[in-house]
Amino acid sequence: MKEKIDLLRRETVELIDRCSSPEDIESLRIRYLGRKGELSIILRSLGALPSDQRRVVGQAVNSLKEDFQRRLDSRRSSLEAKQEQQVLFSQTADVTLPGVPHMRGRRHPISLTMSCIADIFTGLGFVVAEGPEVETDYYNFAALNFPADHPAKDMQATLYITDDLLLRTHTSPVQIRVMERQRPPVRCIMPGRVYRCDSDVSHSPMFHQVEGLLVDEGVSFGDLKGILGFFVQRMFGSATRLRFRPSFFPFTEPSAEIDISCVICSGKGCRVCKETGWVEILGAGMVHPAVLRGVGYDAERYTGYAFGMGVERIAMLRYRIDDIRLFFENDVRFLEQFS
Ligand code: 2U9
Repeated sequence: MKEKIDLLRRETVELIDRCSSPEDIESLRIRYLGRKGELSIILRSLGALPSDQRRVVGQAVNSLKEDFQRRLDSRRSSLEAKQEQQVLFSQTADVTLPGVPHMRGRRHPISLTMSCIADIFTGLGFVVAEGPEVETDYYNFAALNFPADHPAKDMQATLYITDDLLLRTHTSPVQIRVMERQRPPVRCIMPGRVYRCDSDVSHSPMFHQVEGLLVDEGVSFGDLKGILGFFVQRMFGSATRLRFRPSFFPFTEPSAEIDISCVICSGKGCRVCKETGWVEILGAGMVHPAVLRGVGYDAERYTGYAFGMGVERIAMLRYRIDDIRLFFENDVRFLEQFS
């Protein structure tokens, strides 16, 4: 038995030396120490030996086993280190190669247009105000002088969450909230998302508005005409002409819709202006005294004007886009064109 153990020792020392990869080491381990390995078999057969031999042989086999295991481990770490070195040497970086380009995103055309509108008004002293997109019937309709049976309140026109909660159909509730917490003079614009039951080439169920409100002593319709003229010429160029048409909104009196000379054909007549030479871009009017009284303002002392516009419509004219849905498809080939 002693000779056999010595033989095994010499044999394993040589075999470990011959290993050239961690995988070779592993097969060697299995060959000797696996369940059917040579050393395991000897260890299992110890029980059959006479007791005086059992102790001596047992010690010798165990010491061989420990020695073998130690050698395996040390050879494995040196082979692993060698392998890692080889990988590192074969993977040197060529610092002269061009880098991987990082694609840069850009702002959405609606966001660009909204900023452009906001810049014009903040330059005139207007302050940006924001409010919740989920509103109550009171802020979205009642406080704005909508009668209880107004068609805009229909389920077909407004997206309801509960009987009393809805997705705001305009940013006008923000004006009510501003006036409730602030005395005149008030001079603010309200940009934001609004929601309506509407969807075709020129309507989206979610779209963006910018509304404006100015309340002070002695504010007149002439002031409104002045500021909207300034805005339109800044936005579309100084040659742009304006046309006010009488209209009706529950929250303004008098009310008007404002057209500009067509930015595509300069008023000659084309598909965009339906051959009229004019395109509608704004609604406006003098704040209804009932709305002012509702927020506790003295409607004898204060007057105000308000206006509203759809940002998608302005962006469509500005960038000559004929389908509103392009703004919401997020096709990068479309979005890449704006900066
Ligand atoms: C208060 C008082 C008055 C905001 C106004 C309009 C006219 C208007 C439309 C333009 C296109 C909405 O996006 S659109 O469909 N807006 O015509 N909006 S006056 O008037 C207000 C708002 C708040 C307290």
